[in-house]
Amino acid sequence: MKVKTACPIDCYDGCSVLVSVDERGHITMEGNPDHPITKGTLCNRGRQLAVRRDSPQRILHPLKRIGDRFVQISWEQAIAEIGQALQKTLDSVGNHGVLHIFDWGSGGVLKNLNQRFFYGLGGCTETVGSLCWDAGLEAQTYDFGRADSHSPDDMANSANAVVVWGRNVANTNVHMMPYIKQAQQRGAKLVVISTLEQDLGRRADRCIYPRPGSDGILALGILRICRDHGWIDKAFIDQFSVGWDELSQELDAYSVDLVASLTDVSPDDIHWLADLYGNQGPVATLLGLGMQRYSRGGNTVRAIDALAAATGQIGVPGGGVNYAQRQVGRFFDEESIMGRKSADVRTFERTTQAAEILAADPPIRIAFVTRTNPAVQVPDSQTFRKAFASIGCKVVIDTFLTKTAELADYVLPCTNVLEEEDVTYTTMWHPYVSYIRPVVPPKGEAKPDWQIFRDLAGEIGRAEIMAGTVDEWLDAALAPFGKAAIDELRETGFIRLPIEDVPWARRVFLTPSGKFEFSSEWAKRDGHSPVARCLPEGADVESHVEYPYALLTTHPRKMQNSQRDTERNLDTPTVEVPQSIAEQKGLAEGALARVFNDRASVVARIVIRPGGHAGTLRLEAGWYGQGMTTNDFTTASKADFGSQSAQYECRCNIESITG
Ligand SMILES: Nc1nc2c(c(=O)[nH]1)N[C@H]1C(S)=C(S)[C@@H](COP(=O)(O)OP(=O)(O)OC[C@H]3O[C@@H](n4cnc5c(=O)[nH]c(N)nc54)[C@H](O)[C@@H]3O)O[C@H]1N2
Ligand SMILES: Nc1nc2c(c(=O)[nH]1)N[C@H]1C(S)=C(S)[C@@H](COP(=O)(O)OP(=O)(O)OC[C@H]3O[C@@H](n4cnc5c(=O)[nH]c(N)nc54)[C@H](O)[C@@H]3O)O[C@H]1N2
Ligand SMILES: [Mo]
Repeated sequence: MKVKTACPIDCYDGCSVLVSVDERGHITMEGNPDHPITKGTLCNRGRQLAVRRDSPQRILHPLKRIGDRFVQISWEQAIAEIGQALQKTLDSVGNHGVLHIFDWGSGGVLKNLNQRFFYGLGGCTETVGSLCWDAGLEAQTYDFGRADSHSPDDMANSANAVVVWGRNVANTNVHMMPYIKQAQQRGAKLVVISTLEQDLGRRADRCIYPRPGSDGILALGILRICRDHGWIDKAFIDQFSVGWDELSQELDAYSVDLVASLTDVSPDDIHWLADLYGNQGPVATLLGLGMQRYSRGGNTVRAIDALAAATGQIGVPGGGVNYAQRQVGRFFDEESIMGRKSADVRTFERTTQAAEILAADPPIRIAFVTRTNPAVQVPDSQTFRKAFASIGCKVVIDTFLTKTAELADYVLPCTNVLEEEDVTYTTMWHPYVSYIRPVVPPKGEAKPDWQIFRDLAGEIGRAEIMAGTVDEWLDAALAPFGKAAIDELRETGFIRLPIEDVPWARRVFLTPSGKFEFSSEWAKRDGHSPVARCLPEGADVESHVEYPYALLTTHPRKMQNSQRDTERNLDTPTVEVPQSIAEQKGLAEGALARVFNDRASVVARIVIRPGGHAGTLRLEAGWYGQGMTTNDFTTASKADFGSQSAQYECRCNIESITG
């Protein structure tokens, strides 16, 4: 029999999954053919969840560090000792001496109960901000009031052109592919604007490879041409926007020659894109997260928003700057199960947490890590590892002995998604919510996160914090849906939220003016240029002599971030090198090279790429080995908006290893 459940991975696709278990207990996962998005296919990362459930490397018992090794201990001992260390910190340093490091390693709504424990204590120090997408979210909030997307069907049925801008659809958002194909079969053009060559490029009418971080300049350059030719939507600008004149003045600085020289995009491509946006709409722009992980990432997204808005792509079927689907959040009341409001919380930014841990006053005495592997994923991971190691008591809850867990004093085994009940959704793309059904019993002594925190609360005499049942919590979290939501979800496995296919169709925006804001009041309030501003300012123009190449550490093709297939030997990573650099440096396909900068050095196997920006190399993010991680190369620098890391802004060099 096949059981319907869902994939909780932090991803665009949020798949509905069918699971079967044979007589020998072997688990198989496949996509649910009845789900409108998943349509019967599941990517390798989803299928790996079954492999990870039964992997011999999975942690099945609580572990305690003794010297330089881990020994198995009982849950009773683990909870008693951790409870003691926690109480001691609360008594001596206070709540801010307790650090909770968390991220979205699982999207289950009940995972918010982890935070509930710390808020229930009265507060803690916790990580906030994003290594992922915050600058873009903030940018779209300035422009539209919220980051909303068109439904995939709308794009498939109505777009005249699809521009995939900095999103690696074929790898990171595979269930978008059929919709793109459908649009193409109707005759829609496909354009891929990506610094690195992408598989999707083979299907595209045109591929454009801008210099890393330069897309805002490109977008404003295109918009200037549209303005100069009168290829703009005057009616939209006059009735439904504010600040066009201010932005228009800014555009005067973006001549085609300057834009071409700063983006490495040819004048012909810039004119071609201007004609596309200006004359061939509706254009659906699918924005990825790649181009906003730079120091001007937020302004970059604002520039692309402005291009789309001024050329009439907003609020029309087949248009939109599709970055996220934040409307989904309206249907969940996470606060009801978290209770953050009344807590006294000190915050450390995810990007800069290492420095903040080292400088903390009051100091951090105990740390808990849930749903994340920061020792690999945080930019400048070497400093993170040092900072984390300096904390007196470190507790990591995970299913594997990750690089972060290796540094811990206690490692506690949590359940895999196939062993627990929850509800999951994505705010990255589509409007479906899915039910996570327990399929197999917890392996070994694994427990759901919330049970671990319930035990800990009981241990320190604060059982009331985690009192409640899964049913009560799900009801509370899903209350905005209506009372019967959870029953319906249990029955059907997934439901579509009542979100319109075309956002902003009424041209009423959630900004202070109620209009689309080319010049944003909120941006001004936050100390930014009111209009998108993307040209480099003096100090940015570096000579880059020692490290002449950009290093992009983008998401791995087959893994979810650092969640590695357990059996593959990955000690030597792959470095993707454009043809021109390979020729210049005498690098041969399949040979070894050293990739290095002033922070790190790795021996990698060369793959030569015919496409992509000519000065940019790629290593996969999530990789670790040779005593380091990909993020040893990156710095904890920040993007301009929100609290977003700028880890794609990174330089390197490469040399052949001979002999
Ligand atoms: N297979 C797989 N899928 C995943 C994940 C995974 O780890 N593996 N992770 C999930 C998560 S957490 C996220 S956030 C999403 C991320 O999804 P994406 O945004 O698609 O992923 P990225 O790897 O960040 O990069 C996307 C593309 O941005 C391009 N890029 C980088 N810099 C620039 C630039 O300056 N300009 C332009 N035009 N392009 C640029 C790169 O060429 C790359 O192809 O994927 C999710 N899906
Ligand atoms: N250089 C570089 N750095 C990056 C990125 C990049 O593209 N380049 N991408 C950034 C992005 S977009 C993101 S989102 C972050 C992701 O960073 P992380 O969230 O740290 O990513 P993962 O490697 O997926 O780690 C998630 C961990 O949570 C565990 N886990 C899964 N489910 C549960 C659960 O239910 N409970 C508990 N307790 N643990 C669970 C998994 O086993 C895994 O070890 O990385 C960022 N870092
Ligand atoms: Mo992410």
